[in-house]
Amino acid sequence: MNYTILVYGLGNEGKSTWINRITTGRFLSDGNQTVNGIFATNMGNVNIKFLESNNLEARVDGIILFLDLTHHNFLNRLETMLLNIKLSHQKVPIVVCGNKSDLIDDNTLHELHQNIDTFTRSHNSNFVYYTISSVSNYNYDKPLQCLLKKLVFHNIILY
Ligand SMILES: Nc1nc2c(ncn2[C@@H]2O[C@H](COP(=O)(O)OP(=O)(O)OP(=O)(O)O)[C@@H](O)[C@H]2O)c(=O)[nH]1
Ligand SMILES: [Mg+2]
Repeated sequence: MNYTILVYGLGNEGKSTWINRITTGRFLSDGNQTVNGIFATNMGNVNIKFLESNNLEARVDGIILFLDLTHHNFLNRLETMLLNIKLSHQKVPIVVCGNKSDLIDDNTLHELHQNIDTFTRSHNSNFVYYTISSVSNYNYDKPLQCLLKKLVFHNIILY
Protein backbone atom coordinates (compact mmCIF):
# COMPACT_ATOMS: atom_id res chain seq x y z
CA MET A 1 0.00 0.00 0.00
CA ASN A 2 1.39 3.39 -1.02
CA TYR A 3 -0.08 6.76 -0.15
CA THR A 4 0.96 10.37 -0.50
CA ILE A 5 -0.07 12.68 2.31
CA LEU A 6 0.14 16.43 2.04
CA VAL A 7 1.28 18.06 5.29
CA TYR A 8 -0.21 21.47 4.68
CA GLY A 9 0.01 24.78 6.54
CA LEU A 10 1.65 28.16 6.71
CA GLY A 11 5.14 28.76 8.12
CA ASN A 12 6.22 27.75 11.62
CA GLU A 13 3.15 25.64 12.44
CA GLY A 14 5.27 22.55 13.19
CA LYS A 15 4.94 20.54 9.96
CA SER A 16 8.59 19.46 9.62
CA THR A 17 8.89 18.69 13.32
CA TRP A 18 5.87 16.40 13.22
CA ILE A 19 7.08 14.63 10.05
CA ASN A 20 10.43 13.97 11.75
CA ARG A 21 8.69 12.79 14.93
CA ILE A 22 6.39 10.37 13.12
CA THR A 23 9.08 8.97 10.77
CA THR A 24 12.18 8.90 13.02
CA GLY A 25 10.88 9.46 16.56
CA ARG A 26 13.23 12.42 16.92
CA PHE A 27 12.40 16.04 17.77
CA LEU A 28 13.94 17.98 14.88
CA SER A 29 12.46 20.97 13.13
CA ASP A 30 14.44 21.11 9.91
CA GLY A 31 13.39 18.85 7.11
CA ASN A 32 13.04 18.13 3.44
CA GLN A 33 9.93 18.87 1.46
CA THR A 34 9.38 15.14 0.98
CA VAL A 35 10.01 12.34 3.47
CA ASN A 36 9.20 8.67 2.98
CA GLY A 37 8.15 6.45 5.85
CA ILE A 38 7.27 2.79 6.16
CA PHE A 39 4.72 1.89 8.83
CA ALA A 40 4.01 -1.64 10.00
CA THR A 41 0.30 -2.23 10.54
CA ASN A 42 -2.01 -5.18 11.08
CA MET A 43 -2.88 -4.86 7.37
CA GLY A 44 0.79 -5.10 6.33
CA ASN A 45 3.38 -2.45 5.62
CA VAL A 46 2.15 0.93 4.47
CA ASN A 47 4.48 3.27 2.55
CA ILE A 48 3.74 6.91 3.08
CA LYS A 49 5.23 9.81 1.20
CA PHE A 50 4.84 12.96 3.31
CA LEU A 51 4.80 16.03 1.13
CA GLU A 52 5.35 19.21 3.17
CA SER A 53 3.94 22.22 1.36
CA ASN A 54 1.68 25.25 1.48
CA ASN A 55 0.79 24.50 -2.11
CA LEU A 56 -2.40 22.57 -2.83
CA GLU A 57 -1.74 21.66 -6.45
CA ALA A 58 -0.28 18.18 -5.95
CA ARG A 59 -2.49 15.11 -6.25
CA VAL A 60 -2.55 13.50 -2.82
CA ASP A 61 -4.48 10.78 -0.97
CA GLY A 62 -4.95 12.69 2.27
CA ILE A 63 -4.22 16.05 3.87
CA ILE A 64 -2.99 16.88 7.36
CA LEU A 65 -3.50 20.56 8.09
CA PHE A 66 -1.22 22.07 10.71
CA LEU A 67 -2.23 25.06 12.83
CA ASP A 68 -0.25 26.43 15.76
CA LEU A 69 -2.61 26.70 18.74
CA THR A 70 -0.60 29.59 20.19
CA HIS A 71 -1.36 31.90 17.23
CA HIS A 72 -4.32 34.28 17.45
CA ASN A 73 -7.60 33.71 15.62
CA PHE A 74 -7.30 29.94 15.53
CA LEU A 75 -10.86 29.43 14.24
CA ASN A 76 -10.56 32.10 11.53
CA ARG A 77 -7.35 30.56 10.30
CA LEU A 78 -8.92 27.11 10.40
CA GLU A 79 -11.89 28.31 8.33
CA THR A 80 -9.67 30.03 5.73
CA MET A 81 -7.37 27.05 5.33
CA LEU A 82 -10.29 24.62 5.00
CA LEU A 83 -11.86 26.82 2.33
CA ASN A 84 -8.56 26.81 0.42
CA ILE A 85 -8.38 23.03 0.64
CA LYS A 86 -11.97 22.58 -0.55
CA LEU A 87 -11.26 24.61 -3.69
CA SER A 88 -8.89 21.98 -5.02
CA HIS A 89 -9.58 18.80 -3.02
CA GLN A 90 -13.23 17.93 -2.50
CA LYS A 91 -12.99 14.21 -1.74
CA VAL A 92 -9.66 13.83 0.02
CA PRO A 93 -9.85 13.00 3.74
CA ILE A 94 -8.61 15.84 5.96
CA VAL A 95 -7.19 15.73 9.46
CA VAL A 96 -6.63 19.03 11.27
CA CYS A 97 -3.90 19.28 13.92
CA GLY A 98 -4.01 22.01 16.52
CA ASN A 99 -0.29 21.80 17.32
CA LYS A 100 1.95 22.84 20.26
CA SER A 101 -0.55 21.94 22.98
CA ASP A 102 2.40 21.81 25.41
CA LEU A 103 2.48 25.63 25.30
CA ILE A 104 -1.19 26.08 26.25
CA ASP A 105 -2.60 25.95 29.78
CA ASP A 106 -5.44 23.56 30.53
CA ASN A 107 -8.17 26.21 30.85
CA THR A 108 -7.35 27.81 27.50
CA LEU A 109 -7.16 24.39 25.91
CA HIS A 110 -10.56 23.43 27.33
CA GLU A 111 -12.13 26.62 25.98
CA LEU A 112 -10.51 26.07 22.58
CA HIS A 113 -11.86 22.53 22.39
CA GLN A 114 -15.39 23.76 23.03
CA ASN A 115 -15.07 26.38 20.29
CA ILE A 116 -13.63 23.87 17.84
CA ASP A 117 -16.48 21.43 18.63
CA THR A 118 -19.03 24.14 17.88
CA PHE A 119 -17.18 25.09 14.70
CA THR A 120 -17.09 21.49 13.50
CA ARG A 121 -20.80 20.97 14.11
CA SER A 122 -21.90 24.24 12.55
CA HIS A 123 -19.74 23.79 9.43
CA ASN A 124 -20.84 20.26 8.72
CA SER A 125 -17.25 19.64 7.70
CA ASN A 126 -15.74 16.31 6.87
CA PHE A 127 -12.50 16.80 8.75
CA VAL A 128 -11.31 15.18 11.95
CA TYR A 129 -9.62 17.37 14.54
CA TYR A 130 -6.83 16.49 16.99
CA THR A 131 -4.96 18.59 19.49
CA ILE A 132 -1.35 17.41 19.36
CA SER A 133 2.21 18.20 20.46
CA SER A 134 5.49 17.04 18.96
CA VAL A 135 7.24 18.08 22.19
CA SER A 136 5.16 16.11 24.72
CA ASN A 137 4.06 13.57 22.06
CA TYR A 138 0.44 14.18 23.06
CA ASN A 139 -1.74 12.57 20.35
CA TYR A 140 1.14 12.87 17.86
CA ASP A 141 0.33 9.51 16.20
CA LYS A 142 -3.45 10.07 15.97
CA PRO A 143 -3.52 12.08 12.71
CA LEU A 144 -1.73 9.35 10.75
CA GLN A 145 -3.73 6.58 12.40
CA CYS A 146 -6.97 8.34 11.52
CA LEU A 147 -5.99 8.98 7.88
CA LEU A 148 -4.76 5.41 7.41
CA LYS A 149 -8.05 4.02 8.66
CA LYS A 150 -9.91 6.11 6.11
CA LEU A 151 -7.49 5.33 3.26
CA VAL A 152 -7.01 1.61 3.82
CA PHE A 153 -10.69 0.81 4.36
CA HIS A 154 -11.62 2.99 1.41
CA ASN A 155 -9.37 0.83 -0.77
CA ILE A 156 -10.54 -2.56 0.40
CA ILE A 157 -11.86 -4.59 -2.51
CA LEU A 158 -13.93 -7.75 -2.06
CA TYR A 159 -13.12 -10.33 -4.74
N1 LIG B 1 6.50 23.92 21.87
C1 LIG B 1 6.40 23.28 20.70
N2 LIG B 1 7.15 23.70 19.67
C2 LIG B 1 7.02 23.02 18.50
C3 LIG B 1 6.14 21.93 18.33
N3 LIG B 1 6.23 21.51 17.06
C4 LIG B 1 7.13 22.30 16.47
N4 LIG B 1 7.61 23.22 17.33
C5 LIG B 1 8.58 24.30 17.06
O1 LIG B 1 7.99 25.22 16.15
C6 LIG B 1 8.97 25.76 15.27
C7 LIG B 1 8.54 25.54 13.84
O2 LIG B 1 8.52 24.17 13.56
P1 LIG B 1 8.68 23.60 12.09
O3 LIG B 1 8.45 22.13 12.19
O4 LIG B 1 9.94 24.06 11.47
O5 LIG B 1 7.45 24.32 11.36
P2 LIG B 1 7.06 24.25 9.81
O6 LIG B 1 5.57 24.30 9.77
O7 LIG B 1 7.72 23.08 9.16
O8 LIG B 1 7.65 25.61 9.26
P3 LIG B 1 8.09 25.95 7.75
O9 LIG B 1 8.86 24.79 7.17
O10 LIG B 1 8.87 27.19 7.90
O11 LIG B 1 6.80 26.18 6.99
C8 LIG B 1 10.29 25.06 15.63
O12 LIG B 1 11.01 25.92 16.50
C9 LIG B 1 9.85 23.79 16.38
O13 LIG B 1 10.80 23.35 17.31
C10 LIG B 1 5.35 21.51 19.47
O14 LIG B 1 4.54 20.58 19.44
N5 LIG B 1 5.52 22.24 20.62
MG1 LIG C 1 9.08 22.95 7.58
